[in-house]
Amino acid sequence: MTKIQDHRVAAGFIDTARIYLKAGLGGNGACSFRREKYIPYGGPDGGHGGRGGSIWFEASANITTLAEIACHPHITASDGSPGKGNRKDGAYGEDKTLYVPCGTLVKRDGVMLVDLKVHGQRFMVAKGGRGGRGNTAFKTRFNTAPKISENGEPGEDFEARLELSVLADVGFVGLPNAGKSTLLAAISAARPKIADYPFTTLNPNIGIVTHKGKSFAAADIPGLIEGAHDGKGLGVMFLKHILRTKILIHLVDPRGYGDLKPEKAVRVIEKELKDYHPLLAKKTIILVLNKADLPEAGKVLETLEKKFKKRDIFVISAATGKGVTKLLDRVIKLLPLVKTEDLYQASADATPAAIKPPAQGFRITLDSEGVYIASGIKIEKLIAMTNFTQTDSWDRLHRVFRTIGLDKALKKAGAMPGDMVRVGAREFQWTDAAPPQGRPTKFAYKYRKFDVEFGGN
Ligand SMILES: Nc1nc2c(ncn2[C@@H]2O[C@H](COP(=O)(O)OP(=O)(O)OP(=O)(O)O)[C@@H](O)[C@H]2O)c(=O)[nH]1
Ligand SMILES: [Mg+2]
Repeated sequence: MTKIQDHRVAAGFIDTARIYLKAGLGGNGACSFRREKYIPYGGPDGGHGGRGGSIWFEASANITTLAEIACHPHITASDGSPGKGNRKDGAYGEDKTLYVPCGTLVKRDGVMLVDLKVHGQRFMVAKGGRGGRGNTAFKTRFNTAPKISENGEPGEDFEARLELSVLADVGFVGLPNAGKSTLLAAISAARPKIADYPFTTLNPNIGIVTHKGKSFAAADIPGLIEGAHDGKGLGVMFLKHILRTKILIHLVDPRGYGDLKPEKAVRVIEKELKDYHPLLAKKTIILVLNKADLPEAGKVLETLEKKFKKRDIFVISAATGKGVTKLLDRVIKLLPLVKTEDLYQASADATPAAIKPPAQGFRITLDSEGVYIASGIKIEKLIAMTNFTQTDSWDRLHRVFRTIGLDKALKKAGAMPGDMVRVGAREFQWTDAAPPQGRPTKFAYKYRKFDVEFGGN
């Protein structure tokens, strides 16, 4: 246990994660007949399997990083139990809920599934399989003693990518050492590390600020330097976290940064913001001269006012608290006026979506060994749910293949009797003989909607 905890601490702030989800398999349906004294022809009484557990994500304001999920990327939900005789249905698999920070995006094959923004928002990412039907479900007027039951449906099983973009109303930007963390500590309960050397802050810190009955979330990100948008320093890794803020507070140190004079420093930061995202520079930016307690502050303010005539500049001292109330007054006045523009776009590293089997219908291709492959989500599910230990299930499958047009499609694709056909994990020897007598089940009729599609050769 300690080992795992150490690991988590070491992981620190993590804002992307690749995870593997596997929802529960549905339980198998039962094939059973009622046998009781004095009850002849008791009929089928096999219960249905329970559905498999699904995997849910829930946004929580109490979590700030994806570290925990990134350390445990294999997520499974439990399987459903099989049905039993005497019409007993199997138990449902338990659902699993994972808590993620607000602002987490879930992507599958590069496509966004959901953006979890609000505390408590839930989303089912991987659906558990439905339970297979027991033989009670296959009883018809024509077959009152069916020896057919279905296997459970496999649960959804895929790889997903999580991306976190911190959701704060106000973001603090500036060169290293400007006093961003000091300001956050002064106005919220957050306790970021503060020190007089650059790059003290290594990860974003978020604090909730309450001022005159209003509250908002503020994020302090690591200091930016010239070339940040290009990957210099630490800033670029975190600039995306301020894309969703409404207001930026740009803190300026009257002593500048290294050889950089304060007035030049302002332009450097604003250029970095613009180069990272043109719209970022168009956000409402409040220019704030910090460290007003330093003797040089007065002179620097004069210069800044001369250079940036059109902007009103706030003067504060995060250390003594001077001017902070006035700044917060302005922030809470501006916040409701700012139109939210969510600049966060799914980052461009989406892996190209694999060629997926058609959801409806099926596609027939011929592989190099002369095996015909019929692929399609529904048809593969049908195979996974067929109980191949039952002769009647084989016959039913044969009838379904005929009803949905698979036989016809194979013939059209050039298949000869005796050729191999692969569907999902099964291979069959194809025959164009008529399926054994029996009326197609209701289920088979449903499959008539299949459209046949030919691909490759
Ligand atoms: N005199 C004075 N010093 C301040 C004030 N605000 C911050 N400082 C000092 O400036 C130094 C840097 O402060 P931080 O809050 O760590 O600066 P930061 O912008 O978060 O720096 P990075 O995280 O490195 O980007 C610390 O030594 C603070 O004590 C202020 O108002 N007056
Ligand atoms: Mg800091």
